[in-house]
Amino acid sequence: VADFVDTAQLHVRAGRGGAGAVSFRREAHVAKGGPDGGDGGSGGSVFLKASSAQSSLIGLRDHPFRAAQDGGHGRGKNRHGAAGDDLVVELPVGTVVKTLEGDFVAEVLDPAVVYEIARGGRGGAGNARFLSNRRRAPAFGEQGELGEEKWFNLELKLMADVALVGEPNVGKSSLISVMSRARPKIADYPFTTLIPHLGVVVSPERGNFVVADVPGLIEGAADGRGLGHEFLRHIERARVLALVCDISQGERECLASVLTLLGELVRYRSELGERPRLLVGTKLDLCQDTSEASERARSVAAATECARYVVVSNATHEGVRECMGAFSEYVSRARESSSVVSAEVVHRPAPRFEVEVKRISEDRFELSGRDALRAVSLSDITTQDALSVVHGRLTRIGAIRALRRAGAIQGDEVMIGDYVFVYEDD
Ligand SMILES: Nc1nc2c(ncn2[C@@H]2O[C@H](COP(=O)(O)OP(=O)(O)OP(=O)(O)O)[C@@H](O)[C@H]2O)c(=O)[nH]1
Ligand SMILES: [Mg+2]
Repeated sequence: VADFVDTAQLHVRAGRGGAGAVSFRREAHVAKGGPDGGDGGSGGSVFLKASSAQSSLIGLRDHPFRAAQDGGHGRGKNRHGAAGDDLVVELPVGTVVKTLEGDFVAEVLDPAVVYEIARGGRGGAGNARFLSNRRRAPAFGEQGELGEEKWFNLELKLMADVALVGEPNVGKSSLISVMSRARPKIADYPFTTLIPHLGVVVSPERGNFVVADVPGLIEGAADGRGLGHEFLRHIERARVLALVCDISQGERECLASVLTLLGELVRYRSELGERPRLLVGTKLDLCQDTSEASERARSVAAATECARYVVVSNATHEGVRECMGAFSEYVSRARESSSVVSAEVVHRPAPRFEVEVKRISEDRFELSGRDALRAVSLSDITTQDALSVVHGRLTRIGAIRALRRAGAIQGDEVMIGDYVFVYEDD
């Protein structure tokens, strides 16, 4: 039996941090007061979490680009920029998230667990932060840091919300093909469908849900008759069972057919008897009297404890809309009752300084990585003041030590972003 896998790619961009402001206080009698440039706000981060309201990744295929909000810039009078809003991307329960290189990132299962996958950029410090005894009038602020930006591969092993269970030839494949874009083979002979097919039913009001069209079930299936019970595991995972029968038959035949289905399901797994179930009577267009057919469905549903019944024609599409409505209603209910509520947990990748040293030639090195770039991200690094700030930062993140270890000596060139510095032995 084939495994149904839904895949999509996701591109996320966390918000950029706002720039720190360069500003000096204006006072009535002072030409130039102290620095009062506020800090930039941090950019929003991007998180992933499971949501039982989602059932497929098709939404992401249409909109793969998701971004959190940028932080606001700092302003004068020590006004700080606002932090950008985070973005939470909701994925169907069971989605496996990997990098494009195939490294495992997360499997979202519990709606209370949130995964940080792209960190927002830190806001830049305003010039007020750079005031010190030696530096009375810092004329530089710090730029905001870029947010992380990444691609991910997503993979979801589809689980059906509704399984269409019925004897061969009753119109299960026909029904899924009028409700979704699934196109299983349809033909007027039993066992046309040999493997389960899944279709995503698009329901803007209640959220999409997945319907499984499984091969026809006959008496003895639980013992391996017909196509056996290989595919019954797809039914096992469905939240709602739709028992499908040909309602153009007499009431006795319909009832016998549904009782057979129920008997086989329960024999396979007794819990299936407790699963919410609906009755779908097909081939309504072949009935002389539709209200009589409806009455037949009502009484079969009552006798077999189906929560609801609908009658449809896959030929004229009569009743199909109502059938989809009934499915989505019961799927929503089942999702609500199964959603666990526990305390929220946030997973963040362990923070560490990101500095990389690469020797480009005999006397040239390149420093890269988020923290190295941040160390030089001042609005103006041409002043001695600013350079000493840069040096202090490079020391703190271990960049100077890393350069020494990599063999840098007095006079070597060190490239960081767009800048070139000269390495000096302290
Ligand atoms: N008139 C009419 N014919 C239908 C309707 N639904 C299905 N059929 C026909 O019934 C036959 C069987 O339909 P399928 O959808 O292949 O039935 P199935 O339940 O998937 O059958 P298996 O895959 O063999 O279990 C086809 O000839 C369909 O065209 C309906 O509502 N009205
Ligand atoms: Mg079929």
